[in-house]
This record gives sequence, structure tokens and C-alpha cells, in this order.
Amino acid sequence: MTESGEGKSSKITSILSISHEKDVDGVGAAAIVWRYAKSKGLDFNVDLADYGSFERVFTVVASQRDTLIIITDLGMDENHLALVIAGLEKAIGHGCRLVWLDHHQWSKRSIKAIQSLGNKPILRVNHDFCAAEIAFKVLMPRDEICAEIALVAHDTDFNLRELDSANALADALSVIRFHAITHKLDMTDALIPLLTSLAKGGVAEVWDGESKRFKDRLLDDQVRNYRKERMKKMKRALKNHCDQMIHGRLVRVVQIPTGVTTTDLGTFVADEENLVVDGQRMPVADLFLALSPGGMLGFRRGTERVLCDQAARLFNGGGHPYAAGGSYGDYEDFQAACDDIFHSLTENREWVTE
Ligand SMILES: [Mn+2]
Repeated sequence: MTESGEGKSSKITSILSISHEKDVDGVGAAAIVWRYAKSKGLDFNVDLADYGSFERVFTVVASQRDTLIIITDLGMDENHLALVIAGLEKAIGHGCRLVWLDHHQWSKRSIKAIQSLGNKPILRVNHDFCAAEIAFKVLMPRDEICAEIALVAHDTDFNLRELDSANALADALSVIRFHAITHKLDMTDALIPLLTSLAKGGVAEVWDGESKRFKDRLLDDQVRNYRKERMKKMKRALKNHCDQMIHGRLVRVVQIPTGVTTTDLGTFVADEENLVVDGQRMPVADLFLALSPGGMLGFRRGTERVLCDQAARLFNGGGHPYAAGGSYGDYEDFQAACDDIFHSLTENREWVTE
């Protein structure tokens, strides 16, 4: 037996795609991996996961044999690094190979741990692209369907919101995910129909660009209804906003309703047209915070006079200058929580750009 990577890779019979369940980027990346598997004539299995389910995912990984494991749109969960490495080591011992494509922040320790694995692992982390774009470039650079999936994923992941198809897919994903959460369904099972269509014929298989409707009538109705309800909920939430001028910047906190994502709310409050409360027009805030009932904080910005990632750092979080996340913790009184948040933002001015 030789230890050469080529010798082992020739035994590869299937692909296991592990991707982020939460957004178009993650699901799009999985669709690209699926098309790659088809192009190579390999069996395909998929596990759509989120942070918090690494223990389950890497237990499954540990039992794989002669499988190419392709992980996309997931960074390393530092708290579970040892568990992840142990699972991957076992799989690699069974003739598996690893390809990990991502665009999140990676610590040196985690990069080294992955690169030290056997069987020539491939780790590509690039912050300039979304995960679906990286998957497209690395795996299927000549496939037009994958190119379009990557384009749509980019539009949602960088919050450009320029493509109807991208907005529609993001909303469809929310509809499916909220339904699965409410009914305690397996997330991968719930997303398989959409993923299958994407992998089969790309965005055009799911969305009719002419009529601007989903080809699946039921899904189309659900998304329309979801958008209507969401608009109502966001208007109601905005009524209850808390505003404060801090370091010359307008900071606005809104309690995020269930069934609405931070991105939805962030997009809503960034448009002046939506900012009418009781007949009064409000300005777009420099810094916008969405506080969830569970105490999670989403940060978005209305101007470039603030840095979301620096603000999020004050709440055990991080992210990008234009979007970030953190955690405030449990609270009962929204107004009191806002005052407390404003206090933290007053104490520090790293988040203010000059
Ligand atoms: Mn992503």
C-alpha cells in the first residue's frame, strides 16, 4: 500500500456535501457541489447544517468511507475544533478526502489543524467572494448553471438585493426554514426539493423570470403570503423603535418579530419610504440594531459613518463593517435593554468613523 493521495482518491465513490442551511449561499453552494458530483458520476449525499450542529455533522463524517467530503459556507466552530478534527481524521483513515471552501473568518489554529490532516486536504478561504462563488470557481468553472447560482448567491450574501430571482430565492428559503422549524422537521429533508431543482436546472428550474413567479404554485403562494405578513410585522415593529443620538450618530433599535430575519428588517429600515410612523417621516439611522426576543443582536448600517463589526464587538460579536451580529442576552423590558445598549455604545467610540 502506498500513501500517495492519488492512489487513495481513485477509490472515491461518492461525495458528501456539508453546507450552510441558512441562506441562498449555503444552499447554492450545495447545488454546485451536486452538479460537480453528477459531472464526475459520483453518488451524492448532502447534510445542510448550521453552527450548533457540528457535533451531529462530524459524527456522521467520522463514519464515511471512500468519500469526497466537500464543506461549503461554514467556518470552523472553534468550540468544537477537536471534535471536527477527530471526525475528519477517522474519515480520512477510511480513504476519504476533504475539500473545505469558505469565506468566513478562520483562526490560524483552525487553518493549521485542517492543513495538517492526511490525504492532501484542500482548504480555500477567500473573503472577497461568497461560498457559492468559490465552489463555482474551484469545482465547476465552465458550467453556466453554476455561474448563475453563484451570481444569485452573491447578490444575497453581499446584500446587494439587485436580482428579483435572488430576493425570491431568499424568501423561499425563509418560508421553508420557518415551516421546518415550526413543525420540527429535519432541515435537510425540508430543503431537498428546492436543492434538487437548483442542482438539476439552476435558478431557471425554480423561478420564472418572465412572470416573476415560482414555478411551484404552492411555493409561490406561500412566498407572496409570507411577504405580505412580513411587511405588516415590520411596520408594527418599527412603531416600537428606540432612537438615540450617540457620538453624533443616529442609533435605532427595533425588536425583531418572529418570522422576520435581520436582513429583511435591515433592508426595510434602510429605505426612507418605509420610515413613516403615525404619519411622521423618520430619517434612516446611521446604525441599526435588530434585537431578537432571545437577546441576539443584528447590526446594519444606513450610512458609512459607522462600523457594524466594531459595534458588534461590544456585544461579544463581530462581522463586517456593513453587517454584523452579536448577543445582548436575556431581557424582559425592551426600553431598559435599549438604554443599556445605548450606554455600551456611548462608553466606546471605536464603531464611529471620522
Ligand atoms: Mn455565505
